[in-house]
Amino acid sequence: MEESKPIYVTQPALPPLEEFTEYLKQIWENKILTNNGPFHRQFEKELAEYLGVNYLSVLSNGTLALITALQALRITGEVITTPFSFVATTHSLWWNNIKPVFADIEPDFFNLDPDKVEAAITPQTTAIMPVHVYGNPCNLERFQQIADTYGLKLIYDAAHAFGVKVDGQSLLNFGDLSILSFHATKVFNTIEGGAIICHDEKMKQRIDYLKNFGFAGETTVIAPGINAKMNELQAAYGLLQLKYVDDNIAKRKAIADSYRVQLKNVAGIRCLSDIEDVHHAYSYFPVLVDSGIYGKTRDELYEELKKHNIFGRRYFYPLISQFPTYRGLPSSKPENLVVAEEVADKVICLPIYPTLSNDEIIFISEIIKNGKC
Ligand code: T4K
Repeated sequence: MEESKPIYVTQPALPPLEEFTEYLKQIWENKILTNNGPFHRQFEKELAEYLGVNYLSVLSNGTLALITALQALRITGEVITTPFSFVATTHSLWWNNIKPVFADIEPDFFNLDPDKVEAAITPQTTAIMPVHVYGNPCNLERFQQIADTYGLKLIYDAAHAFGVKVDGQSLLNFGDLSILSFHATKVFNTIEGGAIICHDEKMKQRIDYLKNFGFAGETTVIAPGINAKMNELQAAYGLLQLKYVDDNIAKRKAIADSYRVQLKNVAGIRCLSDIEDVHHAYSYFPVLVDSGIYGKTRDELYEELKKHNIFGRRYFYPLISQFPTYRGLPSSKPENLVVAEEVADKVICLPIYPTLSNDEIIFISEIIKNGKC
């Protein structure tokens, strides 16, 4: 394949413009732009049905969904979380004046290691906040068991896990709350957007108050809420996206399968495999570079790809625990996070999005094969 335009780690899937303009006409007509309008209500309903969850609130982005989820459960003190995630996971604790405590990850799918979480519990711990990294489910049973034993809340950052199912059931139905992100770079996007999934009507009501400044009626404010509402244009866009998401996920699966075939025998390159009984949505395609075997470091491969106009991303390097805001915390010490440090040094996410062609996959794979020393 000829090198031409850049290939980024992702490219958003957009719905057909002519279909969107039909929705825009309705918005222009009724002049309801935000504040729980008709498209917002319809989107929440249809999205909950699609995902197979009972109670869901859409918000303006995933970060505000995390911040609001912590508010909704009145979490204080210390929360045990992963350093191997996007910074927003830990930032949401900081914005709530909660002390993040980092625990190490497990080496297979890079999610929080339940044993390490259990060992990090103190009298100040009030919750656990794991991330389903790259959409691969955490150890759901063990986390629930730890939460029950120690009386802790369990909030899953499921920003990467749109549409993921375990044994036919939505991954979002586990824990006390789960949050989603609908950012442009995600499997399902509303440009910016997010959601909180909960399990009863009262909690949904509380979340809905919190995302609207705490208003529970025209003159009643029940909490210091925030403005995290999704507007009507994005809700309409989201409704339209629902029509195409299954097709997009199927295309992502085909891309993941193709990469796995291409990279199967490249010594020193490890792809993650699918998990039995899990319906994956292929939000990312991470590979691990073992420089001792491959002959080049991850960073050398990253630069090599860039030379060919291919922009993979080192999600998640550096670890959150290495950023200035967090590196002084006792739990940030590298000796506490041995597996996370290693994975952060080896991982690179390859381009994956519905319109990535098979020629492009082969082109990227050839560079990886040829880059081998
Ligand atoms: N929790 C977790 C575990 C998360 O991963 C995230 C977000 C959150 C919470 C917070 O959710 P939000 O508040 O964002 O809803 C991106 C995203 O901004 C972020 O949403 C995402 N995780 C994170 C993993 O990645 P960047 O800075 O790496 O994205 P950016 O702008 O470099 O985009 C990557 C590539 O995608 C670009 O090189 C080109 C392409 N692109 C991007 C955009 C935005 C496009 O082609 N079109 C676009 O509109 O953070």
